Amino acid sequence: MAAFRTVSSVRGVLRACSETSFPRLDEFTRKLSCTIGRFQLAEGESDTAQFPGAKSGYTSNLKFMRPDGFQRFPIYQVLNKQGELIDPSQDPKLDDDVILKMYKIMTTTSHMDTIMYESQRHGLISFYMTNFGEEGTHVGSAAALDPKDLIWGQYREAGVLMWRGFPLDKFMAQCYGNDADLGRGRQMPVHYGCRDLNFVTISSTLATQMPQAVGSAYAIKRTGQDRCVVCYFGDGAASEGDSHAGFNFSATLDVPIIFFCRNNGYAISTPTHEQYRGDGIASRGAGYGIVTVRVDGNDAFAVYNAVKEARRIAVKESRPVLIEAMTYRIGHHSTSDDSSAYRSVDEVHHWDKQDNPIRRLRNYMMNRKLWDKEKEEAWMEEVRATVLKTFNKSERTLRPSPSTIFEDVYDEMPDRLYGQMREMEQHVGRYKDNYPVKRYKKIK
Ligand SMILES: Cc1ncc(C[n+]2csc(CCOP(=O)(O)OP(=O)(O)O)c2C)c(N)n1
Repeated sequence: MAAFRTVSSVRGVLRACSETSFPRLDEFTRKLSCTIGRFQLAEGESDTAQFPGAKSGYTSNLKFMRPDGFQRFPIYQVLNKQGELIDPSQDPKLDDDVILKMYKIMTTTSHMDTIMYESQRHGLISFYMTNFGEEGTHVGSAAALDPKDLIWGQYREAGVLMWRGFPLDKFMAQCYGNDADLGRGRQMPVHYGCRDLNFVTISSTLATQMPQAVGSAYAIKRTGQDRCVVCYFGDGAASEGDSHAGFNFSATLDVPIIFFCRNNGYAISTPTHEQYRGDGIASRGAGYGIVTVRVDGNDAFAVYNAVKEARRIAVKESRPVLIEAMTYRIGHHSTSDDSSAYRSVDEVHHWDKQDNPIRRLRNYMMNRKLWDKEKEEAWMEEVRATVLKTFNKSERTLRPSPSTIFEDVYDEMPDRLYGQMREMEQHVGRYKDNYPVKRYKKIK
């Protein structure tokens, strides 16, 4: 009887919430087609279950739920491919300078990618990963966040960091591992991080950022800060066990986090149809009891609206939100990959030429007379020159002194480590003709 009362009261609270305290959640659910995977009885069920593990009813109808029996998650859009507003009520009404910033960051990221990819091909850096095709997810999400929100990235989110003001020379310094790199060349290229910009350093090991991000969201909740955590991950990372741990802890601890999935169709050579049988990543949200929405990641405005509302829910209601942004990885997975081995040129060409986020935003700006051919030409020249100038400077900047690899682990270097450092210094000093010492700052 007590349990029955509890179930009824839970339903009552929920009904009250949806009618009164959370009216905008209803609106969000309707407009952005998100679901809340909690406390819904199926048709014909009675409200009498007393199990601690399921607040559900009984039925004498033996019916297995088949995955194809569920409605597929629709993809929320604001702009069509021609850059026209599909439904004017969904116009995010961004200031012109915000829209221009979006476009400039998208195109700067793309130019940086082109130059850095080539520089790896010429043997100047060891590795690189491009962001081609996913720029809309970066600027759309970054613009909707507060700079104090803490970001845990995967590795293909350079535009998010650029939005926050990370300068080009710092991106390149990181990839070159030169002395201007914040991490002093101790990380692989593209593993950016910046404490001042609330962007946690990237970790190569897939999905480790997910439970860690939840932990930081829990800390934010416990200290009552008015901010949230944003955790980016790919469709491939979502196949890791850590993603389950992250999702479930976030839901059961009710933490303010936005899980932002970039579903770009591939985990290196594994296409999504070999990766899961369900309806993408969004369909998992309800199973965890997480508010979820799916958006067109090539539509920066749709991403903006979704993240803005997700942030509101995460912060005000202290609960996780899952966003699945559908997009396409136009570049190879990394410089270690040749994607022509597993996908057709025509497929890549389609997304590059027909459904590209940069093109869509440019179409919008042109329709609005915010942008024109002359502005485009002038900007392309400017951004190309800036990227090349920064690249040349980074290439010439010396790498840190080799001694720095021993630093920054301990506040005071233990004798054991100090001995190893001295041994390395003597060794390099004795055999300096065998090492590229001229490219490094002097050993202290
Ligand atoms: C635990 C772990 N397993 C495997 C890898 C190798 N790996 C690096 S990236 C990657 C694919 C990730 O795909 P996805 O999450 O979809 O991101 P995308 O590269 O498509 O942006 C794999 C398998 C890794 N880094 N870590």
